[in-house]
Amino acid sequence: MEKKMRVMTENPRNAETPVEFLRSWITANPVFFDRNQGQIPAEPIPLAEWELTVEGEVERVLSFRFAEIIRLPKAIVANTLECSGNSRSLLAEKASGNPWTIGGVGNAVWGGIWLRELLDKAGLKKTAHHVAFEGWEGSAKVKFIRSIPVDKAMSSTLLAYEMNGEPLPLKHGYPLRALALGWTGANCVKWLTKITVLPEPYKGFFMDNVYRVFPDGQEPASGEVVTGLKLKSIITQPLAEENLPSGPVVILGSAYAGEGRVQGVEVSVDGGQTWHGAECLGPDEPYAWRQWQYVWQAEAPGRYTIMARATATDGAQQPLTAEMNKLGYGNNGVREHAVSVVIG
Ligand SMILES: Nc1nc2c(c(=O)[nH]1)N[C@H]1C(S)=C(S)[C@@H](COP(=O)(O)O)O[C@H]1N2
Ligand SMILES: [Mo]
Repeated sequence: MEKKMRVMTENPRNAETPVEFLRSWITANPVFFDRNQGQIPAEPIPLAEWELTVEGEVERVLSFRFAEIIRLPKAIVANTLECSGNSRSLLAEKASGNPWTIGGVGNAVWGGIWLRELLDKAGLKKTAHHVAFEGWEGSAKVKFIRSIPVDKAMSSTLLAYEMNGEPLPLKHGYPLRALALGWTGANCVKWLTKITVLPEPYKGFFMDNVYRVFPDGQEPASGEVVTGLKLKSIITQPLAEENLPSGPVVILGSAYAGEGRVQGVEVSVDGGQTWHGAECLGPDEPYAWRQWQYVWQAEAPGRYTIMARATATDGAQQPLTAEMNKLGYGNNGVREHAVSVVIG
């Protein structure tokens, strides 16, 4: 399976999930996308040596052994994880960064504990406004440290030690990672070892220079920090440029809305002139994508442009074209898939 990943860089490891593996509700662990700023640990840390500290603006500085973590009430939550830069290579204008197509996203069922369990034990001071995560770093000069607002930390942030029923795989953060549910991957620090409660957002390269949405020519810090996934649908079948025999064509895809909920998906087979409601399939869970299908009766041979767009329960509609920003984050524009219908 490993070989099938679309590897963009080997060191650090950045690889996307091939489209075929995005067709099921669960994305299997071995083909789940990999996104790393630095090294992945060569060996899993022995659990007896692992420790998580909670410090900063808390009443009590605490540290937890892994055995203590797994004795806390277990939460099992579905969550779609997407890299902020996913679909960057599909933007009309070039943006620097990994050339993701649509495979910098995946959905998994995560097992772990709510972060609030630990923060409640430590006791938040009045000055507690942000929660910073720090993980194993290897030889990195600039640590991948990210902080999230205390509201997000207390309401809907998981510390995950299981992924799809298995211990969290090494490359996905073993033994414990943060998961700010519905938020982009950058907010989900892997190989977690330290949680620091802060009076303000953490200041550092991965907070202030990148993972911010700003136009070309402006300072990164002038832009908003990436948070929730944007409303988006992707077509996972047929593949772009496929030749399809005339007759029924099952168009499959996924749609996701981060902290929002997908209301429905519409499909066009004529380049956006007319739209048809797709049928949602499978589980409908908060923070997780929805699978959908639309059966197209493809008759006349020729070239067709198929498109999908999602709507959310709050009435929002996926844009045809995403707003451009310097680092190409959050591309949720509708993608045009050209396919050919041939005599079947
Ligand atoms: N420690 C650490 N955590 C990290 C990163 C990293 O480079 N180091 N990358 C982040 C980014 S940008 C993303 S998109 C997700 C990717 O998670 P995955 O590799 O498990 O798919 O991890 C996040 N957590
Ligand atoms: Mo990311």
